[in-house]
This record gives sequence, C-alpha cells and structure tokens, in this order.
Amino acid sequence: RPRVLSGIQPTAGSFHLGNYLGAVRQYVALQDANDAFYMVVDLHAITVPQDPAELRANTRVSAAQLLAAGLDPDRCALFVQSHVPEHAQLAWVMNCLTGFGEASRMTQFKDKSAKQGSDSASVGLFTYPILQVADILVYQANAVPVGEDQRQHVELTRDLAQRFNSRFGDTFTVPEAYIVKETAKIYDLQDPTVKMSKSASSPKGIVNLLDPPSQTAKKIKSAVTDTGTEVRFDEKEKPGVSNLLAIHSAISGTPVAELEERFAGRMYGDFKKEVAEVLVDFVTPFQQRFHEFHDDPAELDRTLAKGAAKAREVASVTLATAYDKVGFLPPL
Ligand code: AQP
Repeated sequence: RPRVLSGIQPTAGSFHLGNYLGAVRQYVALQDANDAFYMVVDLHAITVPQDPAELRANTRVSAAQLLAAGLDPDRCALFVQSHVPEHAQLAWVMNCLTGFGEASRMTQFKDKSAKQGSDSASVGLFTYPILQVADILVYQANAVPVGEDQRQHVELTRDLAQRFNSRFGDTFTVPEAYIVKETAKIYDLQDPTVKMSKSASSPKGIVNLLDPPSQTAKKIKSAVTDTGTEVRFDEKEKPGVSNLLAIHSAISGTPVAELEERFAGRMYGDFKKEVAEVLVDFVTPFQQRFHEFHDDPAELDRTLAKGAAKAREVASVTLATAYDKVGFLPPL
C-alpha cells in the first residue's frame, strides 16, 4: 500500500481553520487507502522558544484534536515526533547532503527569521526543513498531505531523496506533495491577502477550532469583505468573500456555485451569518470529542506510545539502510 506522512506543530494548542482544512482533513481521508503516519512535531516546535510545561500540555492538546478530527489509531500510526528518535538521526545525514545556499532559499525560514531578527533566530529554525525531509523519507512516504505553504519543503525532500539515491544507490522513495486546491490556503479573516497563521494572525483574523463557538461566530461576522455587495468567488477582486465561500463550501460540502446562487441579491450580513452557523455546527461536536480524548491523558499517552512503536518498526529499518549506505560501521 502507498504510504503517507504528515505532521502538525503543537505550538499554539488549538489548531486553526487553515491547519484543519489545508491538512488535517486530508489526513483523515487518506488513512483508509494508505499506510498512514501522522505526528505531533514537537522537535519542530522548539525551533522557536517554548515554555516546557506548555509544550508538553499542547502536545496532548494537539494529539486529542487529531483524534477528534477523525484519526483512528487502529487505521494509522499517530505519534509524537520526539518518541521516534530515527527522525533526528536521519536528519543529520540529510543536513550533510544539503547545501548552505540551498537551505538559505527556504522562504518560510526567510519569513520567520526576518520576524525574529536574524541574530535571535536559531540554527534549528534554519535546518528545520531538513528535519522535515528526514520525517518524510524515514517512512518512504509516497505522498505528503500539506497546505500550499509547505510545497517548497516537499520539493526539497524530493531533491534530497534523488541526491542520496544517485550518490549511494536507490534507497528512498521520492514523495509528492498532496495538496487539495480548494483549501490549500485559507486566509486571515482581517487581512484576506495573507494566510491564516498561528504566529502571524491577529486574534480576530484566526479561527481556532477550540475557541468558544460564540467567539467564532463573532469573528466571522466581523471578517473583512469589500465595499461591493455581491457574494461571488473572485480571489483577486473579492479575497475576503472568496475566503468565506471556500470555508463554507469545505465545511458544509455545498459547491461554491450553489452558494453564489443561494446568496444572489442578498446582503453580506446574511451570508456571514450562515458561514458562522456552519462553523458553529462543526466546532461544537468537534470540541465534545476533543474533551473526551483530552480528559483521559493516561489513555491518550497509551495511544501515542502504540503509534510510536508502529512508526519505529518502519523508521528503524529505513535508518539502518541509510546508515549502511553512507558507510557507517554497523554496531554489533
Ligand atoms: N492558512 C493555511 N491554509 C491551509 N493550510 C495551512 N496550514 C497552515 N496554515 C494554513 C497547513 O497546516 C499544516 C500544519 O501546519 P504547522 O502547524 O506545521 O505549521 P505552519 O504551516 O507553520 O502553520 P502556521 O499556522 O502557519 O504556523 P506558523 O504561524 O508558526 O507558521 C501544514 O500542512 C500547513 O501547510
């Protein structure tokens, strides 16, 4: 069976609508037809400073959200990245195959380090795409479900897999990004020209899945639209309305064209009210399921331990092969 791998950062606690629609929803859809590996990427989280107690708490919060979203630990491996040491072990090899200039071209690093100031950005933030390369290759993944912002990192993964294969002989599967066009980039509600983002969006611009539903409704009602009146999908001229249409359509399953028809000649206020309702109907049961999983940390930790054991079965084989290919003397 084909393999898929993806991961999500525990940095903010709650996932936002971009994380869910751009990535997590695809994790759920792909777990049946594939051998699927999904993880909470705590190693990636510490590329920027984290409070240790919060990081630990948010790792459980993230895992519980993945379960609430529909991941089934019997149908996929759900685990915490730091529980599988092979990621960091393979990353070192990949670091040594990556050019400094090549790593410097990663736009996410450029954006995030610019925000932090280049002197305070960590070397970990610089090499984080290469850890991501190892995350993917260690499972020999065929596909990587992600949002548009991660496309460049999957490209780097392909380059490094090919480089390793041509230098040391065929070893790694060359993966493809799995990006669903309609939800590849969900935009900030207050500035619909930039992506909704944990670290960059203002509180009013971001819909967190664990926000109180009444707050979510309020945020949708105060979302920036435009001075026109037409509910029409047009990303250039009407980015705010288009973002809300994409969100409604993805959550409700109603095609955008049908929504445009439904709201023809009606006010933006009517439309936003319905988007808010659709979201409230989605997050309310999501939060109930989240609490069931989160409120039993012993069971949650057992699920994660089982997932890590499943993941290590595959990761340890790949790592041993890769270490052998580069010429490391095998331990007795
Ligand atoms: N706005 C978005 N639209 C669609 N997909 C998105 N993703 C993130 N934002 C959007 C996808 O969510 C997955 C998990 O993301 P992550 O937690 O690993 O980190 P990220 O991409 O760095 O998410 P953020 O919110 O943008 O965090 P910051 O602000 O720290 O950069 C990924 O597959 C991502 O594509």
